[in-house]
Formats: sequence, structure tokens, C-alpha cells
Amino acid sequence: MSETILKIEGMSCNHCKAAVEEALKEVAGVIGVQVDLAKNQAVVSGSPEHAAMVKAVDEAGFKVVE
Ligand SMILES: [Cu+2]
Repeated sequence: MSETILKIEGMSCNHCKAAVEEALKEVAGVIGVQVDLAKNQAVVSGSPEHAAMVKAVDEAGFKVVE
């Protein structure tokens, strides 16, 4: 199982954090998601397609910057 770190722009509170976690958990291949608000990043475990994660985050109203 691999882990991917996504840098995400636009998260400012725990509501944002929860929204991003929910969105990423819906992506096929994702096993777990841990968002770190202070670091503006999400650690995703599993083997999802990168593009699918970017799209899910975008649809939740945030942006993957890296
Ligand atoms: Cu928020």
C-alpha cells in the first residue's frame, strides 16, 4: 500500500478539513485519508488515480497545488 501526500490550498478550518477528507474517501482506491490543516496537506493511503483525487478536491471547493 502506498501513501500520497497532496498539498491543498484553501483549507482554513475543521469544516474544510472534514470536507476534504470526505471527498477523498469517496475516490476509488482510497483506503484512508488524514488531513493536516496546519501543513495544508492530505496524506492519502491506497492506490487511487492522482487525477481522480485532484478532481474530488476541486469539486469540494479546494485546490491541489502539488
Ligand atoms: Cu473551513
